[in-house]
Amino acid sequence: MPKSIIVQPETVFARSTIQFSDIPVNAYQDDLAAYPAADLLSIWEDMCAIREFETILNEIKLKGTFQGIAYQHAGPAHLSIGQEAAAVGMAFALTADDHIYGSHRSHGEILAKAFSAIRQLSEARLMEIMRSYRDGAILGPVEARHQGAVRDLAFRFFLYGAYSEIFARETGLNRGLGGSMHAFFTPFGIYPNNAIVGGSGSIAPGAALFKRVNRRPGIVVANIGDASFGCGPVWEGITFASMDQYRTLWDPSLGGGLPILFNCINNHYGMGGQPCGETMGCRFIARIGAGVNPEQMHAERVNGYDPLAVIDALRRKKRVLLEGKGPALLDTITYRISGHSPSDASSYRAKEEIERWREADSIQAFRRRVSESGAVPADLLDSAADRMRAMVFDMFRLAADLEASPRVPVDSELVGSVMFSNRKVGKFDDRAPELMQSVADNARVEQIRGKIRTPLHEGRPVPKMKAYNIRDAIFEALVHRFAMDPTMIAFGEENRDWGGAFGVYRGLTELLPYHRLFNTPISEAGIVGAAVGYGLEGGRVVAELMYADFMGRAGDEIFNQLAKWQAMSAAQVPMPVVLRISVGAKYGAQHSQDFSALVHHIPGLKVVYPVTPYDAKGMMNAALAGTDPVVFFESQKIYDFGEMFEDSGVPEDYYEIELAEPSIKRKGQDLTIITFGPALYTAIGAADDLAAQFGLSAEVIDLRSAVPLNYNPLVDSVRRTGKVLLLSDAVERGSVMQTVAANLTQLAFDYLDAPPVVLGARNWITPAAELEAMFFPQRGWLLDAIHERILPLKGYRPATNQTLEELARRARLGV
Ligand SMILES: Cc1ncc(C[n+]2csc(CCOP(=O)(O)OP(=O)(O)O)c2C)c(N)n1
Ligand SMILES: [Mg+2]
Repeated sequence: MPKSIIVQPETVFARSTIQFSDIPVNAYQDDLAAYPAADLLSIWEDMCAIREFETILNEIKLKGTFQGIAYQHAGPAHLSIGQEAAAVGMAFALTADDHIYGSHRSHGEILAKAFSAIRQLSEARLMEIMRSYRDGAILGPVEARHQGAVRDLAFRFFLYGAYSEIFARETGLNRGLGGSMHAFFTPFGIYPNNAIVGGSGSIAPGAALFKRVNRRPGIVVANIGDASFGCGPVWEGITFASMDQYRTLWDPSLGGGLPILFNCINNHYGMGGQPCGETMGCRFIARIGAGVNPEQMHAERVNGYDPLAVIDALRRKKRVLLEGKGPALLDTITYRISGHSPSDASSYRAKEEIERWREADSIQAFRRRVSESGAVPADLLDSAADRMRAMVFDMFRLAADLEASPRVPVDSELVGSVMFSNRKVGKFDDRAPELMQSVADNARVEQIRGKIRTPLHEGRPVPKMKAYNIRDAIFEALVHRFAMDPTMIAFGEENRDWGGAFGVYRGLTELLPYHRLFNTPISEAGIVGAAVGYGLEGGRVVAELMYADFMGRAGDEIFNQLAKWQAMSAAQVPMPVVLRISVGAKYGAQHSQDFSALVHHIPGLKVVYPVTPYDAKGMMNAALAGTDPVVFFESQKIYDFGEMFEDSGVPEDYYEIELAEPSIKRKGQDLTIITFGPALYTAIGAADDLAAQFGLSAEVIDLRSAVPLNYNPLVDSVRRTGKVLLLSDAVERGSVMQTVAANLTQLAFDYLDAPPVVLGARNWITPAAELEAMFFPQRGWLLDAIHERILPLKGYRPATNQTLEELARRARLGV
């Protein structure tokens, strides 16, 4: 059922001009009188508390002591002294249902958001949050020293949790595993800050997507710096967030455009570079909105030195977003009086400039304005500030105290215990999954029903057209979970009408509404970033990268985001994301490389590569039942292969294959061949040759999963055979198989007749289809290598050079 957005030549060739509207700059008109004194006081208190919080950090970084408390803080402290009004104004306009994502410089934003949530939530809810969060680990030390009002306790709780987090204490918001640049606390709507500049720009759209798809209240704010607007992933996030389809193709009851505000915290500097006047050309970040969509992202520039101007802008943007007219962009002008970090000597800016901004300091300006207007007397403001400062100092003192606020011991396995959550979650929500037809009525499901799921049919090999293949297997697993988990969605390039880049999704267009399966822009960083944001919010998602070669385009999102948030949150958030990555062939150097080694190297990702229908279904089922990020490789060479190993065929019913388990595909006793990826079929061919020509029986084991990996079946086999060859289509240098070989050497050293031999593709670019036989390991290479390096084969004459001398020669040349 193709969508009906028809492109008409006469329309697109008609003469016209493209119109832009004016972009407001500092449009706010003073409305101080509209605020009750209590609100003005709370804005003041919050700004003062943030200033004090960071002043203390600055002092201990520079001097190692603050008011008699000595403390050496080894880690980073990117301070936002000067930016408090922007943070407090932003948070004042939000509720706990609104989620913020931040940057390396977000202490002020997380404190402001917490204070705002604490002022809004009921006392009962606050107590519930504080008591239940990590079983009261943060509350305990605070409560022991403070008996007072709940809200007061909650302020202390958060200040203490934040300081403890920055100081890497067990009592930190994230058990000290996040730290200054990655602290967060989801019960108050505070989602990850991000040490990768612009990191939140591609993730936050996924959070907004989660709100739309799952009809959740609130908006999402990505607080990112002015220099981050030079980052590709930020532009990709904006592109992802501004797709027309939310309003043209999706069910209107979902609410329209993504409820996301890109809030540029514009302090005029990167570290030393200046986006305006030096490193970018837009002059006004707000201008960027004009290029994005006809609404120009409702962009405007706002005075971030005035908290009331920020509140006014935030409220208006929030209204627009809740009306489904997102995304929005704010260019919030502020200034970082502090250095980029405490060691920064500010060599890149004039002292006079810093002085001018210090004179204009938002906190002092607010004090003058509020007291002179008579709204709140100066002495009341001053005593409130004193009270806040004392509270902040108290919590600093408590967090700095190693006895009250211990670190985990260095011999602790804490980090290892949170790298993966290893949970099983059937569904992340109880509502009925939205489907457009019953699964049984789906044409593809019907077609698969007629396919043959066994290796043989009536004693004969099954013809390709009739065989239940790997595409069908993945499809079946996906459909199962789509029909069970209402939060589950899938997206990527050409995912919908095209049927997925390689036809795996054919038939899903009829089954799933747009918001559960959709096409994205060609924005790999945007795709993976959005999947990360969706997963962080607690939704299940399958994202597709068309070719492994495109992983570089989503490098940060895969390596630093998808992989790391579970551990950096100390297991507070899940990451139920399956990243399907297809490995190409026949398309040359930039479309045919198996990059499994890259993700295998990154802690925090599960990495699997099933190559049979039985394995593909069972492993996709397991990936879709879990809560960890799984990079699920698929090979384009073999999508239409039927089952060749499971005699009883691929079950129609649901089953899971544990992701750590290798699979013995053929039993043997003379030699072990271990494969990863479609090289399994090459190995089977070689095993046939060994049997036919030399009477040798090779045991062939498919690794299936690189991470996690149970070595026991491999070691058992090698102990029996004493000989092992490892094979994959990835280039040999640094491949998954090199790691497996190194570990097997140690695990089975005493049983080995010869060192393990690793065969992979040559350390070259992948050449043209016609030349691939010189690049990917061929079945003859296995016999050549076995003959040269493991077991001389009687009368055998190798056709290729697989000797150790050749290995050393190639290494010397770097090829
Ligand atoms: C991808 C990436 N590149 C470079 C850095 C190093 N770095 C940290 S902060 C920063 C400047 C960021 O400027 P901006 O986005 O305006 O935020 P601000 O520091 O002004 O708050 C740089 C270059 C990084 N952390 N991540
Ligand atoms: Mg900046």
